[in-house]
Amino acid sequence: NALELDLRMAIESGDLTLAYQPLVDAATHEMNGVEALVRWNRPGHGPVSPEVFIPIAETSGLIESLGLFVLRKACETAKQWPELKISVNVSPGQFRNPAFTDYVRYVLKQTEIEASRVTLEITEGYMIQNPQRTRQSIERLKSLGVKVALDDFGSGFSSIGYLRQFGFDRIKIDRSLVTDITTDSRQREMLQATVALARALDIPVTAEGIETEEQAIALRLFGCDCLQGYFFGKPMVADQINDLLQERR
Ligand code: G
Ligand code: G
Ligand code: MN
Ligand code: NA
Repeated sequence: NALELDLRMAIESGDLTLAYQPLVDAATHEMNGVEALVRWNRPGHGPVSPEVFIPIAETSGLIESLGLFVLRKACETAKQWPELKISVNVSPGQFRNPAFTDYVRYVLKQTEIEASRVTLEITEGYMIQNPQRTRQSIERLKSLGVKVALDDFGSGFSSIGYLRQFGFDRIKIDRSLVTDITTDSRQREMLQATVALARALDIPVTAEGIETEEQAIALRLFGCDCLQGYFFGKPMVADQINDLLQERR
């Protein structure tokens, strides 16, 4: 179909871009990393959300080249920000590919970025179906020196069982769990219990979707060491990240 064709062309001609959203230290609110988020401005139509075109890329066999583009671009760009870590989203279709570890290794080598600065964010969907293979894939990725984070935790059928066995370096708590913590005590308790669980397993926790100072204060108190959300910064172009870094240098 037309959307798929346009997407194919966008990948081939490099018409996809990346936005970068600040990740901040929960105690100091200093930016210590960014998450890369892919953007597509479809000619004649305007912006299309990755929530729409990533699934299309998955079913049409485009996810590998799209994923490769995003990872390479993010690592290349992050090389100019030695003080920042870089997080990159990995879709189930990429993660499932047996060659995924090889292409991560290839990009690390090609871009010469320090592997320990790179975090791959994986959503939970696929893991439940294939726990054994998931564990192996995560181990292989970690042996490259990159970090692996569980993204969107609490948004789906998260099971505490695999939190430990999969060896995640970090958990990112989904913004749906964060939204109402300052107005709804039940939500607050669920959030606190979730963070406490991760901390009991010694896994550091990032909270997403922080939009107010009140939320930021509460989340730090509850034990999150890293925060992300519009309160600190929306996804922005690389030049704006440069400006933020300039201001504090
Ligand atoms: O940035 P935004 O709110 O538009 O992202 C919407 C969704 O798309 C989020 O779930 C986000 O994780 C996902 N997403 C954004 N960029 C990428 C990417 O480069 N790769 C993958 N697989 N998912 C992405
Ligand atoms: O699934 P993932 O966590 O990768 O999704 C990141 C998405 O969340 C991005 O598309 C980004 O635009 C969005 N996002 C980031 N911070 C906030 C926030 O504070 N509020 C809302 N509503 N969305 C956010
Ligand atoms: Mn993410
Ligand atoms: Na998320």
